Amino acid sequence: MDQHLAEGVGEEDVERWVPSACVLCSNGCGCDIAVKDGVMVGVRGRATDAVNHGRLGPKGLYGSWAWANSPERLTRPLVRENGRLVESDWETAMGRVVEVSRRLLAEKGPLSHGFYTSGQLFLEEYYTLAVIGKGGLGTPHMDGNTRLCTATSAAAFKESFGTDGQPGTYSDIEHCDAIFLFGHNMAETQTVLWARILDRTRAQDPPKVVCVDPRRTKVAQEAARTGGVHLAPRVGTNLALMNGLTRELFANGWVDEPWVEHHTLGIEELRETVDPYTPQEVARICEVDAEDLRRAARIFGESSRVLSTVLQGFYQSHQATAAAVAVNNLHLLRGMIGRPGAGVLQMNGQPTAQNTRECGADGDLPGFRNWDNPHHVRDLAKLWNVDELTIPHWAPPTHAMQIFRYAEQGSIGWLWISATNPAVSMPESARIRKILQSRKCFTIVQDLFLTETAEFADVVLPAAGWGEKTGCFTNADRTVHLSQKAVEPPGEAKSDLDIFLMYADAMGFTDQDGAPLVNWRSPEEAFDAWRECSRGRPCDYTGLSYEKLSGPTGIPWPCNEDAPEGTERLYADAVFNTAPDHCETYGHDLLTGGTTTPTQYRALAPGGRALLKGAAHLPPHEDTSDAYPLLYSTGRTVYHFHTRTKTARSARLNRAAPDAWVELSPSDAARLGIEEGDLVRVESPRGTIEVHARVGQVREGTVFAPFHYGTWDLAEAARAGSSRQANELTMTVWDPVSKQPYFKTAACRVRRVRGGDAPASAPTNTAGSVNVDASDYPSDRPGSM
Ligand SMILES: Nc1nc2c(c(=O)[nH]1)N[C@H]1C(S)=C(S)[C@@H](COP(=O)(O)OP(=O)(O)OC[C@H]3O[C@@H](n4cnc5c(=O)[nH]c(N)nc54)[C@H](O)[C@@H]3O)O[C@H]1N2
Ligand SMILES: Nc1nc2c(c(=O)[nH]1)N[C@H]1C(S)=C(S)[C@@H](COP(=O)(O)OP(=O)(O)OC[C@H]3O[C@@H](n4cnc5c(=O)[nH]c(N)nc54)[C@H](O)[C@@H]3O)O[C@H]1N2
Ligand code: SF4
Ligand SMILES: [Mo]
Repeated sequence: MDQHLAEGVGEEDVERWVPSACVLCSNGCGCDIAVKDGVMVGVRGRATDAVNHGRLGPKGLYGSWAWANSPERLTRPLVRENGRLVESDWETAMGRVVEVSRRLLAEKGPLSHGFYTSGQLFLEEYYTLAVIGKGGLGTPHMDGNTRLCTATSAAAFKESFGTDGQPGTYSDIEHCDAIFLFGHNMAETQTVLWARILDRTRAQDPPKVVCVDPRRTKVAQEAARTGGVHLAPRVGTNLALMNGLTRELFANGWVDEPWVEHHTLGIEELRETVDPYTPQEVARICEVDAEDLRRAARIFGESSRVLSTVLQGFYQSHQATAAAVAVNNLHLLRGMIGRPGAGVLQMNGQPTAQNTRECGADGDLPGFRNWDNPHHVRDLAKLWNVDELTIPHWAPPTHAMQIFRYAEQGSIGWLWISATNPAVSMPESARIRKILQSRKCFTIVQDLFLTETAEFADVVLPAAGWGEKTGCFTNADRTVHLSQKAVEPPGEAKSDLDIFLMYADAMGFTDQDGAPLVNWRSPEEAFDAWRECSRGRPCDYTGLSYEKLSGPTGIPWPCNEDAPEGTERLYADAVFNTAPDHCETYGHDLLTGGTTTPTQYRALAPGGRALLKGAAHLPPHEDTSDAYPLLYSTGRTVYHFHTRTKTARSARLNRAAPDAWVELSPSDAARLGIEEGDLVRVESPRGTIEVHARVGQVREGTVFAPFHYGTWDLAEAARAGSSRQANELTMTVWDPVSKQPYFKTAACRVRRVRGGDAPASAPTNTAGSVNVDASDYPSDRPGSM
């Protein structure tokens, strides 16, 4: 059992251990929070939890709680006066929010309102927000940062299986013969799940690991160690590679024809689509070895139980949904779904992203309901006792990138941002700053800290965070945990639930009988309301309650009368959620994003069969050129979470990776006359960063930058006029189906500014480190914890 307590606190000093789960990634590790004198002082893994069996990773141990005691916490609401944010009180701050809201509603109607939320709040908060936005105001302009994160996971599930919902489970790790990781650096981004994989790969009869990643990550190294394959495709060519793997299944007779015949539709079209992608053709497009592609396909084709995981190297790269769906296709073609060891994990990233999606705080309707199906809309209208016409369903919900476009143009004049920091995390930072800065749109920012985004707000609302409020959330394998309040929030900070309720009360939203629309107060009452909303849907929570979730382990949905202890695997009976009355979408053309009409979909008569869908590879939006000869990709390091509002406030994590860097391949570095630690300028058509170079083992032609480093620690911002924020360079483009923006493909150029006096302060024990001579690194240098 992993445990960490604050400096000087012994186990005997801990007054209470409060049950929770970690909110620093989608793994959702069960844990207990240590409390002393009303303050969080540490955390330990929960040994009885099925997700993590007592383990926690570095972020969980050091980063999950330490931020809470920071003197920089927001403790009072702030409002903008004469251009400056000043401390205020709740009455004034909420008064302004409500005043502008009422005025715009009267003048322009609900389309003037937008919400941009998170994958880090609790289920109860999302559901309350969804009811306010969709049943109270009636605006389609609601989304979460989940659009940047796991929109493609949801889209791929919907296209293949009819609705969102992870088919597999983590215990598939214990049963599989091979593990494929597609664009997923699990060793750094879900360390506890990775440890579970190492339990297998370092024991008897290890599964082979196949890694698809342009960097030689720890995952790639494990692939080599287990006799698997590391495929390092040129950035932006995932779909060509997937089409090649699919073609190999056909060409070598590895398709389970009877299973496919019974349980899927679309095999002939798929066969035709992938036919041109011979190993030689894939080798040409992706710049991988044709023999490696064949070997990887053989591992998939000859194993009887493969577990696949997919994450941002696919979701945030070119042709995201088509590439993610291609992974589903491989499993369907082999009949490898719904049984032990044969699972697809279209991973989530954020801890509560699943709840944003299922509760409808993003564009979707709550309970995976289909906005295009009048019966589903009627269902909700009945549950909420509102007019059907209030619930936006005349067009697809507005995705986050479009919400910001409307704010830019001025049609959205009131934007409420909760638990996300778009000034750092959205693509093309200069544009996002301009939108947030403009006084055309009244912005409300609700956070724990005065983030780069909050600095631009008209009103800042201080929120209670994890450990300071109660609520549930659901991890990437559908396991639901209850996280209990351990301590009081600082100053006047309030839970996000209480803040949303305060707005609903002030606005006086009512149902058709004049009763309050949001008729709950406590988190538990909100949970019970959500439970009813989920009844009969794939994410059925009706068998769950706070009491039931207070046991030794989290419980995976659906949990209902038929499955009182929850459900480990979906689709065990090979009946998928594709029936027209049940499905969440009628689907799209994966190449163009064109929609299938309800009539066309009904004519397909999928009746519970899964859908095989493919698309041809297209060149990326921005390819290399003479002016910008390198490809630019971005992502994470193990020691930080996103824009670091939490992890930079843990001394250990900050020491391990205190500043930004950029990774270059040894050959590109040599050509550009760049050595380890040199200060370099990286430019794209949209912006520039200056950071130190790590000569690492990213593939030739690719530059990789961590996206964690914004500007709030001002010593850094003061550095000579340059930014270190990776999103200065990224593009405003998105996938045609999932609308997820591309953070992993753009073109750039790099030049040396001046020599460095030491290696880059990048970690030395992670993906970005492999080319560094350890003797350059005294043990007090960053990278050692
Ligand atoms: N330490 C840490 N852990 C986290 C987080 C964090 O911030 N820090 N955030 C959490 C969240 S919200 C998320 S979404 C997940 C993300 O988890 P991951 O998806 O594992 O993380 P990333 O580093 O964004 O990207 C994964 C890999 O994609 C590769 N890649 C880049 N371009 C391409 C490409 O074109 N093709 C392929 N095949 N691969 C490519 C990169 O080299 C990188 O190693 O992590 C979660 N866990
Ligand atoms: N270039 C590039 N950009 C990326 C990515 C990438 O790989 N490359 N990845 C994308 C992905 S996958 C993601 S998930 C996003 C993440 O991007 P963001 O969501 O912007 O990142 P965070 O730093 O997690 O921001 C969460 C904010 O919520 C606050 N917060 C935490 N808990 C609470 C709470 O309970 N209540 C309230 N009100 N506030 C809270 C935190 O202080 C923080 O300011 O970044 C995306 N951007
Ligand atoms: S793996 Fe994720 S959920 Fe588990 S301790 Fe690490 S950050 Fe927290
Ligand atoms: Mo994410």
